[in-house]
Amino acid sequence: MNTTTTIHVNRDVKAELKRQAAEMREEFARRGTLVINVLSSPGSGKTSLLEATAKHWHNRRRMAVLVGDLATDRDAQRLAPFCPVAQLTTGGACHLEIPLVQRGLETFGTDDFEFLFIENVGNLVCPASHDLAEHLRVVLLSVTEGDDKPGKYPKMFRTSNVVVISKSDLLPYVPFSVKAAVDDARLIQHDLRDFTVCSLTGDGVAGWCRFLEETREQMIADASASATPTLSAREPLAR
Ligand SMILES: Nc1nc2c(ncn2[C@@H]2O[C@H](COP(=O)(O)OP(=O)(O)OP(=O)(O)O)[C@@H](O)[C@H]2O)c(=O)[nH]1
Ligand SMILES: [Mg+2]
Repeated sequence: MNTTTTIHVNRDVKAELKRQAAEMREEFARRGTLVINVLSSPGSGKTSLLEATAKHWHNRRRMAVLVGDLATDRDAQRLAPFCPVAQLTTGGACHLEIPLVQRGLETFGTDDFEFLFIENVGNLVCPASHDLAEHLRVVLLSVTEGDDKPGKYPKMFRTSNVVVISKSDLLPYVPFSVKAAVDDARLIQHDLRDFTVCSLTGDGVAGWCRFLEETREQMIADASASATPTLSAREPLAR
């Protein structure tokens, strides 16, 4: 029996999502909220970096997190003691899309934040293809994953603005060269900023937070100077 059904939608759904993302990005910039999409393979340390970021700011900065996972609200439970957080459960999908982000934002009501982090589902492939209205796309690479990974997952690094090398405390125990990893990533995206951090000790976290603060200030300056604010680091990247 043939169970295939063809549905004619007569519109480009992906283009519509991109348009919504662009509109939201502009609105966030007008309101002074820097949106950061955080991506990596599973277990690279995304939630740990967000915990360390919240601890560093210690209520001096208003941040919130939308956290995406296939299942469970474990990451939201970890982050809840530090900042407003909403868990986005994809129920099997390997990445977040803008409608789920919009639903998550509803849980924050009218609260305004200086920084909105979106922790994407752990995956170095599919999330690279989806614009979540972010101003900055950040890819984590932990030292246990190998310094050869940027070239093997080029789209993730080509569409990112920042690479964070995580778990730096493990460098003495694994064959990983920070320089080799960053050089490999820069062959793909030569403007990539890089940070090396250990979220457990807080090493490198102050520099990462300072960069976010400066990027937000630049975004606000651009937004007031122009009706269509752009971050020079982000816009040229083809998604
Ligand atoms: N040694 C060391 N371990 C770390 C560091 N950061 C995170 N970890 C550990 O790495 C494991 C995974 O960290 P998570 O923060 O849960 O990683 P994640 O990327 O959020 O994972 P998913 O959301 O499942 O994709 C945990 O056991 C952390 O304690 C670090 O800087 N050093
Ligand atoms: Mg996590």
